[in-house]
Amino acid sequence: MRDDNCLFCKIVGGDIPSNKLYEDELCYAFYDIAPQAPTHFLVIPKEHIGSVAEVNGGNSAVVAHIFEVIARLCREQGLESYRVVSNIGEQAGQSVHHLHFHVLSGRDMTWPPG
Ligand code: IU
Repeated sequence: MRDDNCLFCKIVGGDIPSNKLYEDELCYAFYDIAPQAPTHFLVIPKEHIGSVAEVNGGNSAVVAHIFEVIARLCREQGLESYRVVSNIGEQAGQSVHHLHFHVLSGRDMTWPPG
């Protein structure tokens, strides 16, 4: 279901432009507008889910699908080392309230994250 006030629902619907990497019936992947690594793209469900905190037995299949897509896209791009991140809530850095997984690669990364 689409949330008309959601920026990422608007990206899925084409109302806000994005640099698309991949799309299928369940998910949409696009390059982050403010990349934090040489490779930085986002994979999101087409249906509106606010964050990981809203994943449940009724909608979790799309999350498994997204992880299959992430693995495939990274394989296709020849990425062997990468980080997958999802921020939940403002303190963790979530700025868009539509579930999204950041995929970052191409530079050394630190742990723990800042
Ligand atoms: P966050 O984890 O909610 O902070 O991630 C949101 C990301 O969405 C952030 O990295 C933005 O740069 C990115 N983004 C984008 O790529 N295109 C957009 O139109 C908007 C945000 I709005």
